[in-house]
Amino acid sequence: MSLFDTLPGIGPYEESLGPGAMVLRQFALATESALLSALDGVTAAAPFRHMVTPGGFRMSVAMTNCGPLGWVSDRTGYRYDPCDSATGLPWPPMPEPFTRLATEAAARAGFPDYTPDACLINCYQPGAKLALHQDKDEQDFGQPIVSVSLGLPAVFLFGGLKRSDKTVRVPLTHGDIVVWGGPARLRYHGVLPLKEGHHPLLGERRINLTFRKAG
Ligand code: MD3
Ligand code: FE
Repeated sequence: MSLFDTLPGIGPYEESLGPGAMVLRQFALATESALLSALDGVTAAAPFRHMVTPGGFRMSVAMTNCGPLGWVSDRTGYRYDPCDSATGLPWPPMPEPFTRLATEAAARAGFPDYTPDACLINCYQPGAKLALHQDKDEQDFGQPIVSVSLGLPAVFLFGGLKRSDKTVRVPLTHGDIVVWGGPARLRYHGVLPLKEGHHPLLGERRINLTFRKAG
């Protein structure tokens, strides 16, 4: 027992990114093998695909989902959908190690009653990026978002509540988790183009698990 065990947001592996946003460095490392085997099961049933934006652009990040709701984009817009249009079937169930990790991370960051119903899985290959955006397709902005980084490192851009606000760069590496809630929930964010590299478990890829309470 140390002083850090009693103070959320303070400690050698925890960093505050400002009110409502906390990085839990290496929090996912202890369960990486369970996460990666569960990930293989999900992507066998619902393979990664490049979605199209409402404007008609192919996203550089490949995506899939698990859990009761999946985030999708097509020419008609962005939405949460219970089914995968590629198969017509429900998205694969959220694997238990995913749900447990997201719930534990949220609790550690001060959100004790978190039950995600959506997990968007993003796959980045070198050059893939995510432009600055807000996550606002969910019903209840009182619920946090938990993001788990696996594989190659990335630079995360963290902005403010306006697109034009200045951004800070946050390096995220294998096993890092970020919890975004409260006053940070609607801050703009993005991911810089992924650099080339090789990760011993994931190869030339970065995988991000984004847990949300969408419905
Ligand atoms: C900051 N994905 O899929 S979630 C996304 O690395 C997305 O692939 C990121 O942004 C990725 O929409 C990781 C990071 C995130 C999510 C919600 C936020 C950051 C946030 C809400 C407010 C502020
Ligand atoms: Fe986002």
